[in-house]
Amino acid sequence: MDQLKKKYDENGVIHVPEFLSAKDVSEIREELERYIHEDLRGKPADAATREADGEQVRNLWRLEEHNPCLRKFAERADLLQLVRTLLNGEPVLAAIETFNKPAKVGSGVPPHQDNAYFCRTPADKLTIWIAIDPVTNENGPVTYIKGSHLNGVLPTKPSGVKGNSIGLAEEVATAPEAEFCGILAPGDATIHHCNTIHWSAPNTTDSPRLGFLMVYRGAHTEVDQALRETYVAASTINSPS
Ligand SMILES: O=C(O)CCC(=O)C(=O)O
Repeated sequence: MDQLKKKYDENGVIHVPEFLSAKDVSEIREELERYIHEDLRGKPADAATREADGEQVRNLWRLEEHNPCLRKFAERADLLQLVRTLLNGEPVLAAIETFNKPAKVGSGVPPHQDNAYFCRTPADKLTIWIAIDPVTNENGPVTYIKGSHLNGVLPTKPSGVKGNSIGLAEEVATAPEAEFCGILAPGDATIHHCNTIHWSAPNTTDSPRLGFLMVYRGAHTEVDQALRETYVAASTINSPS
């Protein structure tokens, strides 16, 4: 735990192999498939973002509200203990969502910092990104810039990307050794700080790349009003989120 905390504080991203068992991974996959086929049509429009083909799911949003069955994965005592340490305070579950990155049509995610969406101060909020499918170099892994969480929220601009409305205003030049690419086996996870810059490429392969995300904030955090105003302006252009 101490080692993970040290790395998280230094790099703003950590790799946790075998975060979930094969059994948990199959249970999540089956429940997501069931939810998409049976429940999603009865949910509000902002429960999902579709890919450009209008068919395939790009993201599922607000699963913590819409799918109580998946919440149990976010409420485990050992997981909450790790999150408590990383967040410097009591964890509050903020979101459960997916980035499905379907085969062939899965779209890219522009470089961004999550706190441009989350708008919390202090920035004690994080995402656990769990691989449900194998994540390879080819099918759109998430790349993170180590240490980029240390410089606050950088200027943003609307990105024009459905599902990721806010990107960084300027390209960030980094040394290749500062990048960490999340090549993951099913059940492996990365955990990133909400100010860590990250992105992913489109998936043009035949292999889907489903990620299951759980987001937590520290109970001690508050809304940062300036960040919130920028977010509201950008998300009005590209609704939802
Ligand atoms: O899964 C992806 O491609 C992007 C994920 C992301 O933006 C996030 O974890 O905040």
